[in-house]
Amino acid sequence: MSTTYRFSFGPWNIHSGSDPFGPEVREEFSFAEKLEFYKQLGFDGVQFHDDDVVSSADDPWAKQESDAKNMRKLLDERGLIAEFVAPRLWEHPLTIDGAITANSPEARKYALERSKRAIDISQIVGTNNIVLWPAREGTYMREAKDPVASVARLVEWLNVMLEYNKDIRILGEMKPNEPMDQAYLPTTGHFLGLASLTIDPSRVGTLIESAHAILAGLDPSDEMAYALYQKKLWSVHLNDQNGLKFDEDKSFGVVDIRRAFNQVWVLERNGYGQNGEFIGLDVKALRTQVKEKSTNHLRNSHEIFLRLVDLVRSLDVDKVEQLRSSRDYEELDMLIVNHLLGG
Ligand code: GLO
Ligand code: MG
Repeated sequence: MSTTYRFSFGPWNIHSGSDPFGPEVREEFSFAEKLEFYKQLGFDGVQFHDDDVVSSADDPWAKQESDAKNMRKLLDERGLIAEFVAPRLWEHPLTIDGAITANSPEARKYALERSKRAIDISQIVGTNNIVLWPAREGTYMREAKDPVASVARLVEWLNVMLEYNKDIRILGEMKPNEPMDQAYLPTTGHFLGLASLTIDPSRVGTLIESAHAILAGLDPSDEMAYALYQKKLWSVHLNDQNGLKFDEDKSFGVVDIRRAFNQVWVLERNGYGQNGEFIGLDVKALRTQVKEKSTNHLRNSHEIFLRLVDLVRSLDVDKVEQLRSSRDYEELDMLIVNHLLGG
């Protein structure tokens, strides 16, 4: 049974090109303008941070509630679906040194309350998926926090959220570094280990981002396979990454087309998407793009994904099996490369 894929991205994937060493290089599209790009580019799902939905996560709840209802209306009018809501716990003055694992009890309390509000927001925009990207849940230097207490605090956060709303599920998006030097939960495996300790492991799964796996020195398709086997791959952030440096969020497949092919292979052959999972693309336009062309990375990633689906579907699987059983991996190399080269 082949899957008809649905695609999603977040408003941060159309951006003004600023980086840690330079200011904005393009005027930002307004949120309303960004929303119009979704269908034009072939996307149905919108990924949200809490404060992408509401104008400020620190506003009184009545204001946040009305912002969220307005957003729901905008989505419904355009036939768009909210894929997830992620509490943006890493930009607030209180969470400079982390939110869930901060040493400050005040910061930790803020993180819990804000995360509960993010859940309330998710219910209004129409999704039960809560993404946790634990951006600052780690350290800049080893002695800054108690590592055991930090792990306990992460489990506690999961439990409080699972208890707060029995319909939601939590998708951990793990990344080994950046902005922190070292994250406490650098990989999917770390997160799923903790998931099993929560009050409801069946509602804790993962979102795997290609670049994050690469930054951990791992192969994204194997990471995805690990989660797929456990029926815990509930979303992906496909993109590409040129080696171990900052998180580049390059268009899917532009650095290593074979690595991208293998991700599509593992997704396609294991029924990813058949339970409504989205193909999320967490890609950024290069700083050098002009504003008028600063959505092409989304168009390109979408197209590259679909072309790779065709290649996965047309691969001679009998031949692959034959070469596996005869252990002729040189010939298997050639089969794959020939296939990718259109030969
Ligand atoms: C950064 C992450 C980030 C998350 C987003 C959703 O490295 O990939 O973009 O995907 O904040 O939680
Ligand atoms: Mg991501």
